[in-house]
Amino acid sequence: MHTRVFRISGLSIFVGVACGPGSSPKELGSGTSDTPDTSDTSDTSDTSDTSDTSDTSDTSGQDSGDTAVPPTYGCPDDMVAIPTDTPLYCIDRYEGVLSDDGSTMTSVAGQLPTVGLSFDEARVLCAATDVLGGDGEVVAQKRLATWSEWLDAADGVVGDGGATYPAGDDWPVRDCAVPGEDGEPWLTELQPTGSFPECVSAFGVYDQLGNAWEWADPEINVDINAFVAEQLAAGQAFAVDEAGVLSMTGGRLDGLRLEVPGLRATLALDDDGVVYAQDVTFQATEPFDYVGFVLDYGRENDGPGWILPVEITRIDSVPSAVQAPLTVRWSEQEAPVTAKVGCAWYTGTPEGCVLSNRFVGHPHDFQGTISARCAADLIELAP
Ligand SMILES: [Ca+2]
Ligand SMILES: [Ca+2]
Repeated sequence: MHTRVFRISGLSIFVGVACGPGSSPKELGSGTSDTPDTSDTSDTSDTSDTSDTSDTSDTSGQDSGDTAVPPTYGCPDDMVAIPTDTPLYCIDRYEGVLSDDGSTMTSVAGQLPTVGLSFDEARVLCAATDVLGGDGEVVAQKRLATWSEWLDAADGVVGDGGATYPAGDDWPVRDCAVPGEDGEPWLTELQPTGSFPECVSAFGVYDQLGNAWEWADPEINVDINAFVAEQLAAGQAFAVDEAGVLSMTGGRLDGLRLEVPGLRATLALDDDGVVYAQDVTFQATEPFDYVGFVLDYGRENDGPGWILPVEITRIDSVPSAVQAPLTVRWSEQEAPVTAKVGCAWYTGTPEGCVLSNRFVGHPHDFQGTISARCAADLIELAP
């Protein structure tokens, strides 16, 4: 049923942390207003320069003797064809930058990528962004890149396999906007898109390692019943009542991880078998909703059976507590699951930032220092 398993080694470095300097819980709400000065949105008009689209567009035409010239398919200039020779889809060449009016995303060099986007906002913005044909006409709309699209664009191999980092298997110490080998940042701020000419994938996509985190769409929706069923099949007997109380009557908790932005804690059982959070540290200094997930990375796949949306109740006004109630969020049933990928200028290590890592602990409405990269279907190119 779910056959694809993703490597997750090193992911633990992200557990329970917020998204970085701009995303501590107290700063939530600054949101998209914290956008860089993108005074020159005319950059998107670069698509009129079609001088090199033919490089990647010739997917057909082997029978050149036919009288009818078959259409060729490729990508607009602000996007990259994946793979190069026989394109299947297009992806933005650069991290996303919000347009001046804030209604669409652009893919341009030399601009600060927009962060502070929720996953929901990223999907809306990409879907509102036009794909322009060779004559500048609108031919389609973009979408937020799926997880598999993003990964293949970065690792240089469609499907299984590919490079560890965009330019190969060696950690690009100063060739991408990532910390050094020891995880210590050497940059002091977000960099303009495309600032690192060596930080490019085999297909020609920039900054997929480091600089801004990026949302990608794992194409999974929450299904609490599927979680219960798949856990039961694996020997963990959970029950979730209508109020969201999670209890366990058999199995072990130690394979599960609690990932809630703004909070550090582990899972434990009380005498009645009710699951709660223990050794809790609440990191927010102002009112904050501690919502996230219980995740079973041992069963990670393309389905929802390893993902349970939860909320931790803050039980006092001090920043830490020995234990706190955990509630399953039925309100999130069928809500989209997110993926945060690529690490950032301020965080990451060689082990923790391999391209095949994805971090799914953020709710879809969480706003942190995360940008987005759009994708699109191929477009028909003029002969
Ligand atoms: Ca791949
Ligand atoms: Ca990036």
